[in-house]
Amino acid sequence: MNTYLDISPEVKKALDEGKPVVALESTIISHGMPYPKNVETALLVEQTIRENGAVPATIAVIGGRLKAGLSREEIEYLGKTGRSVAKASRRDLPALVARKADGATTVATTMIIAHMAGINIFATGGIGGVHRGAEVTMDISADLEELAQTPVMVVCAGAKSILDLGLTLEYLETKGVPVIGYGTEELPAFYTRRSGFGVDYRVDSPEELAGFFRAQRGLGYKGGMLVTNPIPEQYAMEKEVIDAAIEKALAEAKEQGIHGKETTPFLLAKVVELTGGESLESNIQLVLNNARLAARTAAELAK
Ligand code: PSU
Ligand code: MN
Repeated sequence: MNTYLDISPEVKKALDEGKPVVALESTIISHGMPYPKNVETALLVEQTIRENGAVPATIAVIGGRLKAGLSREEIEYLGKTGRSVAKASRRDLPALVARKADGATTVATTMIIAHMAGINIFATGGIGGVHRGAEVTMDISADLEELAQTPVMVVCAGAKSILDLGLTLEYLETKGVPVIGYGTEELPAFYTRRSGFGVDYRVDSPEELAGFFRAQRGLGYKGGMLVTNPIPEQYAMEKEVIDAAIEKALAEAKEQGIHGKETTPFLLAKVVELTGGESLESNIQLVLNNARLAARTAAELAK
């Protein structure tokens, strides 16, 4: 086992016994939602995973230790500290470990730590991708590179249109990452069920998802796969409402010269601010929906 990694006793026991385990990220807690909804949601997501037959492993860096499985207190701490906690992507782990510092893990780093711990599936809300205007800024999330090189299945609700969804799909294709639609042929756009872009494959059951993942492992590929699960109909937002908020958030980010790792958290917070609680409620519901699917798929993978 990696010398910097701590697996919680509950997660360790489940892994040793071959029981299903689902990894969860922590940037969504610190940077993705406001306190106290972030903490409530993180705990509810863990509970949902348990109710669906798997053990949750929320991942973060605490005091320079890579943690797979957090205590309630650690989740509360990350949620309260919010955007003052370091957002940790792949390039940040060496510094956090060397300095014994804390970090909330993005999709990329959660995949790295999940894989180190022996967890092969991970549930989240949205992934990072190719930003709009990336042909000039070169702002492409490290999440995409991680999907290309780390063998973890990531279950998300697609990507927000703060990103260029077309370019994100092109990038994933180049990198050999299969994009799977759960019960859909269309890539979901996080708050809405449709984006106008097609996925590579439609899959309709956890069994089938497990089969795809096993085949990928059997082929000896090094990368992972992306499962996109549309937000339940009753929680989806009006396209016009969310598009207007995103356009406004993008314009403000440009005006204020926001760049680098600040871009995504800035846009996420702005969108919540502009749409009141509505987008936050949608966000919570889609994460719970992804947790259910990931837990059921983890159970298939453990068979
Ligand atoms: N998109 C969301 N919610 C999030 C994130 C993205 O809808 O919470 C977070 C995830 O942790 C993701 C990270 O991995 O932002 C991507 O950041 P960047 O674009 O800087 O790579
Ligand atoms: Mn970026």
